[in-house]
Amino acid sequence: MKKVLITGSLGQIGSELTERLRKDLGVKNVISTDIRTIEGSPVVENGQFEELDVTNYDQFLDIAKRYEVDTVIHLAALLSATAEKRPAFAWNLNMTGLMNALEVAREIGPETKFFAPSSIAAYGPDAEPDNTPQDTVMHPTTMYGVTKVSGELLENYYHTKYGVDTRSVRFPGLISYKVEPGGGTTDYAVDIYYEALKNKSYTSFIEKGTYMDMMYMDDAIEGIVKLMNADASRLEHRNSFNITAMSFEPEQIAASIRRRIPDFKLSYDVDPARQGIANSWPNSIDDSDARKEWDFSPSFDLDKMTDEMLERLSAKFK
Ligand code: AKB
Repeated sequence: MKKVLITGSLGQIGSELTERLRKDLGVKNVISTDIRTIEGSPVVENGQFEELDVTNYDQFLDIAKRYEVDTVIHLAALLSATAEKRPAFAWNLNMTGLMNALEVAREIGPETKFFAPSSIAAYGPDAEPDNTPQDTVMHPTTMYGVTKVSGELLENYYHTKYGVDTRSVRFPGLISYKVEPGGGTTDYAVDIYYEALKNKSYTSFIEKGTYMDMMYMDDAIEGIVKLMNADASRLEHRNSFNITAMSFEPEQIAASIRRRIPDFKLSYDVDPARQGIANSWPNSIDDSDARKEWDFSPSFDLDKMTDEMLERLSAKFK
């Protein structure tokens, strides 16, 4: 991984990955792209940035060739709740975008390194809900999940057929303070920290007792970097590794917040659409293969993440 093209760079993961890779590889070796420009964003202002619509293959290939990249990190995608509202659009963006990214990787060099995330959404309601194994039935019932499981298969295909060095993880809900996520089912676990600081209360659209896997963004970024630098000979799996840092339900994150804001109140106004999506996902996944094959080891648990989120957000609001 020497010169990297990142798609979806202005998103929740992309903005933090851009910052990290600029530090690791040098500003000249990171080409951040997104469908739009946001004036004033550090991603746009502090390094190389190009507008790119990932469904436009020619534009995608032109940027990859012009900068002579050896790695493609493809993050542009629609998340679960939005994808459920606009399934045809989601299929086109998530699958045409991924297919173009893989074709660009194949075209620029046979051993191009490639990363595109999958998600806990790749599982469906018939998978074991607790400690869901890495390798088991995958019958997602959401459009987002359908694109994720199809994406995993496509990435394996490009690896075995063309030798593209594809690697991937199934991300849980990601929690961060720099850029807010948009259109996900796990977003409640980010919103809750904003509202705790602003109003000392939060109304959750996810029902009490609903467990989902989660992870603090620092661990997610570290995970991507570690997997991309992992020795290929150790990887028995590729697309895609389960990774998780914690599994909790709304009452538990509320209790964690109350350690710092004792009068914090949690109430519920459940959104049937997003609750239905959450119900179709695992409660907790087994990530022992990632730990064994490339030493994945997250460092944030729920309380440590809560402390960090509340501290960072209070500084941001000042
Ligand atoms: C979502 O909620 O859609 C995402 C995910 C778990 O992939 N955060």
